[in-house]
Amino acid sequence: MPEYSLAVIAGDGIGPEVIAEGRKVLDAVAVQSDGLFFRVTEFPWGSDYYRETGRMMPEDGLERLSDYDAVLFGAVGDPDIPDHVTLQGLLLPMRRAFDQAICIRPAVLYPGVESPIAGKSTGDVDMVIFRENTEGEYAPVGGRLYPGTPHETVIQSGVFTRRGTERIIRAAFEYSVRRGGKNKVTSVTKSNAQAFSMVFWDEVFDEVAADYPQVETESLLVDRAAMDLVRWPEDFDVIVASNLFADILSDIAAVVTGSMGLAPSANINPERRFPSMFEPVHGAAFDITGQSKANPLATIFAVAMMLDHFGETDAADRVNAAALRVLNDGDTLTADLGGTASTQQVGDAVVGLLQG
Ligand code: GGG
Repeated sequence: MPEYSLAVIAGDGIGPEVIAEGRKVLDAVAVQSDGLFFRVTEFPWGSDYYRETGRMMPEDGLERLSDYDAVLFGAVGDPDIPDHVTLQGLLLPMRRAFDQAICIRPAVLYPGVESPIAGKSTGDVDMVIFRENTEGEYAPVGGRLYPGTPHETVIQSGVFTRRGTERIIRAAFEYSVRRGGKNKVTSVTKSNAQAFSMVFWDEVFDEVAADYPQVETESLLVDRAAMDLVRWPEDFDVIVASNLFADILSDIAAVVTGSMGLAPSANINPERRFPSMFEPVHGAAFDITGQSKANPLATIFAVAMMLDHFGETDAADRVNAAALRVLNDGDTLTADLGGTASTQQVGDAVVGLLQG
Protein backbone atom coordinates (compact mmCIF):
# COMPACT_ATOMS: atom_id res chain seq x y z
CA MET A 1 0.00 0.00 0.00
CA PRO A 2 1.60 3.30 -0.99
CA GLU A 3 1.98 5.55 2.03
CA TYR A 4 3.70 8.92 1.85
CA SER A 5 4.81 11.20 4.66
CA LEU A 6 4.03 14.80 3.96
CA ALA A 7 5.22 17.91 5.80
CA VAL A 8 2.76 20.75 5.31
CA ILE A 9 3.87 24.33 5.88
CA ALA A 10 0.92 26.58 5.08
CA GLY A 11 2.94 29.70 5.95
CA ASP A 12 1.68 33.24 5.61
CA GLY A 13 -1.11 35.31 4.09
CA ILE A 14 -3.33 33.26 1.78
CA GLY A 15 -1.04 30.23 2.27
CA PRO A 16 -3.32 28.56 4.88
CA GLU A 17 -6.42 29.19 2.72
CA VAL A 18 -5.04 27.58 -0.43
CA ILE A 19 -3.28 24.78 1.44
CA ALA A 20 -6.57 23.82 3.13
CA GLU A 21 -8.06 23.26 -0.35
CA GLY A 22 -4.99 21.37 -1.55
CA ARG A 23 -5.33 19.04 1.43
CA LYS A 24 -9.03 18.51 0.78
CA VAL A 25 -8.18 17.45 -2.76
CA LEU A 26 -5.39 15.20 -1.53
CA ASP A 27 -7.74 13.52 0.96
CA ALA A 28 -10.38 13.05 -1.75
CA VAL A 29 -7.98 11.51 -4.23
CA ALA A 30 -6.53 9.22 -1.53
CA VAL A 31 -10.01 7.94 -0.60
CA GLN A 32 -10.70 7.22 -4.27
CA SER A 33 -7.35 5.45 -4.80
CA ASP A 34 -7.27 2.06 -3.24
CA GLY A 35 -4.73 2.12 -0.43
CA LEU A 36 -3.12 5.49 -1.15
CA PHE A 37 -2.39 7.15 2.18
CA PHE A 38 -0.74 10.41 3.25
CA ARG A 39 0.68 10.76 6.74
CA VAL A 40 0.52 14.53 7.17
CA THR A 41 2.34 16.63 9.74
CA GLU A 42 1.62 20.36 9.91
CA PHE A 43 4.40 22.77 10.82
CA PRO A 44 3.13 26.15 12.02
CA TRP A 45 6.18 28.05 10.76
CA GLY A 46 6.31 31.42 9.06
CA SER A 47 5.77 35.03 10.05
CA ASP A 48 3.53 34.45 13.10
CA TYR A 49 6.11 31.99 14.38
CA TYR A 50 8.74 34.71 13.78
CA ARG A 51 6.75 37.22 15.83
CA GLU A 52 6.66 34.72 18.72
CA THR A 53 10.21 33.36 18.53
CA GLY A 54 12.33 35.66 16.36
CA ARG A 55 12.81 32.83 13.84
CA MET A 56 10.81 31.74 10.79
CA MET A 57 11.34 28.12 11.80
CA PRO A 58 13.07 26.40 14.73
CA GLU A 59 16.82 25.97 14.71
CA ASP A 60 16.41 22.26 13.94
CA GLY A 61 13.59 22.91 11.43
CA LEU A 62 15.41 21.56 8.38
CA GLU A 63 16.50 18.47 10.28
CA ARG A 64 12.89 17.83 11.28
CA LEU A 65 11.74 18.03 7.66
CA SER A 66 14.55 16.01 6.16
CA ASP A 67 12.95 12.54 6.42
CA TYR A 68 9.59 13.42 4.88
CA ASP A 69 8.77 12.24 1.38
CA ALA A 70 7.75 15.77 0.36
CA VAL A 71 6.91 19.22 1.62
CA LEU A 72 3.69 20.98 0.61
CA PHE A 73 4.25 24.69 1.02
CA GLY A 74 1.83 27.63 0.91
CA ALA A 75 3.34 31.09 0.89
CA VAL A 76 5.76 33.30 2.75
CA GLY A 77 5.76 37.04 3.34
CA ASP A 78 4.33 39.53 5.78
CA PRO A 79 3.58 43.26 5.54
CA ASP A 80 5.30 43.92 8.90
CA ILE A 81 8.49 41.89 8.41
CA PRO A 82 11.09 42.70 5.75
CA ASP A 83 10.78 40.34 2.76
CA HIS A 84 14.43 39.28 2.93
CA VAL A 85 13.90 38.13 6.53
CA THR A 86 10.86 35.97 5.71
CA LEU A 87 12.26 34.53 2.49
CA GLN A 88 15.77 33.84 3.83
CA GLY A 89 14.37 32.37 7.03
CA LEU A 90 12.28 29.57 5.55
CA LEU A 91 11.85 29.05 1.82
CA LEU A 92 15.38 29.58 0.50
CA PRO A 93 17.15 27.54 3.23
CA MET A 94 14.78 24.68 2.44
CA ARG A 95 15.57 24.79 -1.29
CA ARG A 96 19.30 24.83 -0.57
CA ALA A 97 19.48 22.34 2.32
CA PHE A 98 17.41 19.78 0.43
CA ASP A 99 19.26 20.45 -2.82
CA GLN A 100 15.99 21.20 -4.61
CA ALA A 101 18.02 22.28 -7.61
CA ILE A 102 15.41 21.77 -10.31
CA CYS A 103 12.42 24.08 -10.14
CA ILE A 104 9.71 23.25 -12.67
CA ARG A 105 7.02 25.83 -13.45
CA PRO A 106 4.46 25.01 -16.14
CA ALA A 107 2.40 27.84 -17.68
CA VAL A 108 -0.51 26.72 -19.84
CA LEU A 109 -3.46 28.60 -21.31
CA TYR A 110 -6.20 26.22 -20.15
CA PRO A 111 -9.66 25.76 -21.65
CA GLY A 112 -12.08 28.29 -20.16
CA VAL A 113 -9.32 30.75 -19.25
CA GLU A 114 -8.80 34.02 -21.07
CA SER A 115 -5.33 35.39 -21.68
CA PRO A 116 -4.88 39.16 -21.30
CA ILE A 117 -2.98 38.96 -24.60
CA ALA A 118 -5.38 39.50 -27.49
CA GLY A 119 -5.93 36.68 -29.95
CA LYS A 120 -4.55 33.83 -27.84
CA SER A 121 -6.77 30.84 -27.34
CA THR A 122 -6.66 27.51 -25.52
CA GLY A 123 -3.62 25.45 -26.37
CA ASP A 124 -1.76 28.39 -27.94
CA VAL A 125 0.40 28.83 -24.88
CA ASP A 126 1.94 25.78 -23.26
CA MET A 127 5.40 26.16 -21.79
CA VAL A 128 7.45 24.87 -18.88
CA ILE A 129 10.07 26.99 -17.19
CA PHE A 130 13.10 25.28 -15.64
CA ARG A 131 14.50 27.49 -12.92
CA GLU A 132 17.92 26.92 -11.37
CA ASN A 133 16.90 26.88 -7.73
CA THR A 134 19.83 26.75 -5.34
CA GLU A 135 22.48 29.21 -6.49
CA GLY A 136 22.84 31.96 -9.12
CA GLU A 137 21.71 35.41 -8.08
CA TYR A 138 20.02 33.99 -4.95
CA ALA A 139 23.27 32.76 -3.40
CA PRO A 140 23.68 34.34 0.04
CA VAL A 141 27.14 35.61 -0.82
CA GLY A 142 28.09 39.19 -0.17
CA GLY A 143 28.41 41.73 2.55
CA ARG A 144 27.95 45.25 3.71
CA LEU A 145 30.84 47.45 4.83
CA TYR A 146 30.69 50.73 6.72
CA PRO A 147 26.88 50.79 6.88
CA GLY A 148 25.31 54.20 7.27
CA THR A 149 28.51 56.05 6.37
CA PRO A 150 29.41 57.86 3.14
CA HIS A 151 31.73 54.90 2.42
CA GLU A 152 28.95 52.37 2.63
CA THR A 153 29.86 49.46 0.34
CA VAL A 154 27.61 46.59 -0.62
CA ILE A 155 28.58 43.44 -2.50
CA GLN A 156 26.10 40.81 -3.67
CA SER A 157 27.68 38.04 -5.74
CA GLY A 158 26.11 35.54 -8.09
CA VAL A 159 27.32 31.96 -7.83
CA PHE A 160 27.25 29.74 -10.91
CA THR A 161 28.82 26.32 -10.53
CA ARG A 162 29.38 23.95 -13.42
CA ARG A 163 27.46 21.27 -11.53
CA GLY A 164 24.46 23.50 -10.85
CA THR A 165 24.37 25.07 -14.29
CA GLU A 166 24.78 21.82 -16.16
CA ARG A 167 22.23 20.06 -13.95
CA ILE A 168 19.39 22.49 -14.63
CA ILE A 169 20.16 22.75 -18.36
CA ARG A 170 20.34 18.97 -18.74
CA ALA A 171 17.09 18.60 -16.81
CA ALA A 172 15.42 20.99 -19.27
CA PHE A 173 16.69 19.01 -22.28
CA GLU A 174 15.71 15.67 -20.76
CA TYR A 175 12.25 17.04 -20.08
CA SER A 176 11.98 18.39 -23.63
CA VAL A 177 12.79 14.95 -25.05
CA ARG A 178 10.17 13.30 -22.79
CA ARG A 179 7.59 15.98 -23.57
CA GLY A 180 7.91 15.74 -27.36
CA GLY A 181 5.84 18.29 -29.23
CA LYS A 182 7.78 21.38 -30.25
CA ASN A 183 11.02 19.93 -28.88
CA LYS A 184 12.57 23.29 -28.26
CA VAL A 185 14.65 24.62 -25.37
CA THR A 186 15.18 28.35 -24.92
CA SER A 187 18.02 29.48 -22.67
CA VAL A 188 17.70 32.95 -21.16
CA THR A 189 20.68 34.97 -19.94
CA LYS A 190 22.12 38.47 -19.98
CA SER A 191 25.52 37.52 -21.28
CA ASN A 192 26.13 40.82 -23.05
CA ALA A 193 26.19 42.56 -19.66
CA GLN A 194 27.30 39.78 -17.32
CA ALA A 195 30.30 38.54 -19.14
CA PHE A 196 31.46 36.02 -16.53
CA SER A 197 28.49 34.13 -15.17
CA MET A 198 26.18 34.39 -18.13
CA VAL A 199 28.82 33.77 -20.79
CA PHE A 200 29.70 30.66 -18.78
CA TRP A 201 25.98 29.68 -18.76
CA ASP A 202 25.82 30.11 -22.56
CA GLU A 203 28.89 27.88 -22.97
CA VAL A 204 27.43 25.14 -20.77
CA PHE A 205 24.12 25.42 -22.64
CA ASP A 206 25.90 24.87 -25.96
CA GLU A 207 27.86 21.92 -24.56
CA VAL A 208 24.74 20.21 -23.20
CA ALA A 209 22.73 21.01 -26.33
CA ALA A 210 25.27 19.06 -28.39
CA ASP A 211 24.04 15.90 -26.63
CA TYR A 212 20.47 16.54 -27.83
CA PRO A 213 20.71 17.17 -31.60
CA GLN A 214 16.99 16.40 -31.98
CA VAL A 215 16.06 19.41 -29.82
CA GLU A 216 15.83 22.88 -31.36
CA THR A 217 17.67 25.48 -29.28
CA GLU A 218 17.49 29.20 -28.84
CA SER A 219 19.40 31.65 -26.62
CA LEU A 220 17.74 34.92 -25.71
CA LEU A 221 18.74 37.89 -23.62
CA VAL A 222 16.35 38.27 -20.71
CA ASP A 223 14.93 41.60 -21.90
CA ARG A 224 14.10 40.08 -25.29
CA ALA A 225 12.63 36.99 -23.60
CA ALA A 226 10.39 39.17 -21.39
CA MET A 227 9.13 41.03 -24.47
CA ASP A 228 8.55 37.85 -26.49
CA LEU A 229 6.72 36.15 -23.62
CA VAL A 230 4.14 38.92 -23.83
CA ARG A 231 3.86 39.29 -27.61
CA TRP A 232 4.56 35.75 -28.84
CA PRO A 233 4.06 33.40 -25.86
CA GLU A 234 3.12 30.58 -28.25
CA ASP A 235 6.76 30.46 -29.45
CA PHE A 236 8.00 29.05 -26.16
CA ASP A 237 8.17 25.41 -25.19
CA VAL A 238 10.80 24.70 -22.52
CA ILE A 239 12.67 27.66 -21.02
CA VAL A 240 15.76 27.30 -18.85
CA ALA A 241 17.17 30.20 -16.86
CA SER A 242 18.95 31.21 -13.70
CA ASN A 243 17.27 31.55 -10.32
CA LEU A 244 16.32 35.23 -10.55
CA PHE A 245 15.55 35.44 -14.27
CA ALA A 246 13.35 32.35 -14.24
CA ASP A 247 11.49 33.62 -11.19
CA ILE A 248 10.61 36.86 -12.99
CA LEU A 249 9.81 35.11 -16.28
CA SER A 250 7.51 32.63 -14.54
CA ASP A 251 5.41 35.49 -13.15
CA ILE A 252 5.08 36.92 -16.67
CA ALA A 253 4.19 33.48 -18.04
CA ALA A 254 1.58 33.02 -15.28
CA VAL A 255 -0.25 36.26 -16.04
CA VAL A 256 -0.04 35.66 -19.79
CA THR A 257 -1.82 32.33 -19.20
CA GLY A 258 -4.59 33.95 -17.20
CA SER A 259 -3.62 34.29 -13.55
CA MET A 260 -0.92 33.87 -10.92
CA GLY A 261 -3.60 31.80 -9.22
CA LEU A 262 -3.09 28.97 -11.72
CA ALA A 263 0.70 28.61 -11.58
CA PRO A 264 2.19 25.64 -9.67
CA SER A 265 5.82 24.97 -8.90
CA ALA A 266 7.81 21.83 -8.11
CA ASN A 267 11.18 22.17 -6.36
CA ILE A 268 12.85 18.87 -7.08
CA ASN A 269 15.78 17.18 -5.37
CA PRO A 270 17.08 15.25 -8.38
CA GLU A 271 18.80 12.54 -6.36
CA ARG A 272 15.69 12.05 -4.18
CA ARG A 273 17.90 12.00 -1.10
CA PHE A 274 15.83 14.77 0.45
CA PRO A 275 12.20 15.83 0.23
CA SER A 276 11.14 17.78 -2.82
CA MET A 277 8.81 20.71 -2.23
CA PHE A 278 5.59 21.67 -4.01
CA GLU A 279 4.00 25.11 -3.83
CA PRO A 280 1.99 27.64 -5.76
CA VAL A 281 4.20 30.21 -7.53
CA HIS A 282 2.25 33.05 -5.92
CA GLY A 283 3.20 34.60 -2.61
CA ALA A 284 1.25 35.60 0.49
CA ALA A 285 -1.04 38.18 -1.24
CA PHE A 286 -1.86 40.24 1.87
CA ASP A 287 -4.34 42.33 -0.12
CA ILE A 288 -6.81 39.42 -0.24
CA THR A 289 -5.79 37.46 2.87
CA GLY A 290 -8.70 36.23 4.98
CA GLN A 291 -11.30 37.10 2.36
CA SER A 292 -11.68 33.65 0.76
CA LYS A 293 -10.78 35.22 -2.59
CA ALA A 294 -7.56 33.34 -3.27
CA ASN A 295 -7.55 30.92 -6.19
CA PRO A 296 -6.59 27.48 -4.80
CA LEU A 297 -5.98 25.94 -8.23
CA ALA A 298 -2.24 26.75 -8.29
CA THR A 299 -1.89 24.73 -5.08
CA ILE A 300 -4.15 21.98 -6.44
CA PHE A 301 -2.01 21.76 -9.60
CA ALA A 302 1.06 21.64 -7.30
CA VAL A 303 -0.55 18.72 -5.45
CA ALA A 304 -0.91 16.98 -8.84
CA MET A 305 2.79 17.61 -9.54
CA MET A 306 3.61 16.05 -6.18
CA LEU A 307 1.51 12.97 -6.93
CA ASP A 308 3.28 12.68 -10.27
CA HIS A 309 6.66 12.96 -8.51
CA PHE A 310 5.64 10.06 -6.24
CA GLY A 311 4.80 8.01 -9.35
CA GLU A 312 1.07 8.18 -8.54
CA THR A 313 0.32 9.20 -12.11
CA ASP A 314 -3.26 7.99 -12.12
CA ALA A 315 -4.09 10.08 -9.03
CA ALA A 316 -2.21 13.05 -10.53
CA ASP A 317 -4.14 12.75 -13.79
CA ARG A 318 -7.45 12.65 -11.92
CA VAL A 319 -6.60 15.80 -9.93
CA ASN A 320 -5.51 17.63 -13.08
CA ALA A 321 -8.61 16.51 -14.97
CA ALA A 322 -10.94 17.67 -12.16
CA ALA A 323 -9.20 21.06 -11.91
CA LEU A 324 -9.33 21.51 -15.71
CA ARG A 325 -13.01 20.62 -15.72
CA VAL A 326 -13.73 23.30 -13.09
CA LEU A 327 -11.90 25.83 -15.27
CA ASN A 328 -13.65 24.74 -18.44
CA ASP A 329 -17.12 24.68 -16.86
CA GLY A 330 -16.53 28.24 -15.69
CA ASP A 331 -19.29 28.20 -13.04
CA THR A 332 -17.02 28.08 -10.01
CA LEU A 333 -14.15 30.47 -10.51
CA THR A 334 -12.48 32.95 -8.18
CA ALA A 335 -12.33 36.68 -8.89
CA ASP A 336 -8.90 36.56 -10.58
CA LEU A 337 -10.61 34.56 -13.36
CA GLY A 338 -13.70 36.77 -13.48
CA GLY A 339 -15.84 34.63 -11.16
CA THR A 340 -17.45 35.14 -7.77
CA ALA A 341 -16.69 31.79 -6.12
CA SER A 342 -14.79 31.55 -2.85
CA THR A 343 -11.53 29.68 -2.34
CA GLN A 344 -13.48 26.94 -0.55
CA GLN A 345 -16.12 26.65 -3.30
CA VAL A 346 -13.41 26.06 -5.91
CA GLY A 347 -11.80 23.39 -3.70
CA ASP A 348 -15.22 21.80 -3.14
CA ALA A 349 -15.90 21.78 -6.88
CA VAL A 350 -12.65 19.90 -7.55
CA VAL A 351 -13.37 17.48 -4.70
CA GLY A 352 -16.95 16.96 -5.99
CA LEU A 353 -15.63 15.96 -9.41
CA LEU A 354 -13.06 13.62 -7.88
CA GLN A 355 -15.82 11.93 -5.93
CA GLY A 356 -17.71 11.50 -9.19
N1 GGG B 1 4.58 30.14 -2.70
C1 GGG B 1 5.74 30.82 -3.02
C2 GGG B 1 6.04 32.00 -2.19
O1 GGG B 1 5.56 32.19 -1.10
N2 GGG B 1 6.88 32.82 -2.74
C3 GGG B 1 7.33 34.00 -2.09
C4 GGG B 1 8.55 34.55 -2.73
O2 GGG B 1 8.81 35.70 -2.61
N3 GGG B 1 9.32 33.71 -3.41
C5 GGG B 1 10.48 34.10 -4.07
C6 GGG B 1 11.03 32.99 -4.88
O3 GGG B 1 10.44 31.93 -5.02
O4 GGG B 1 12.10 33.20 -5.41
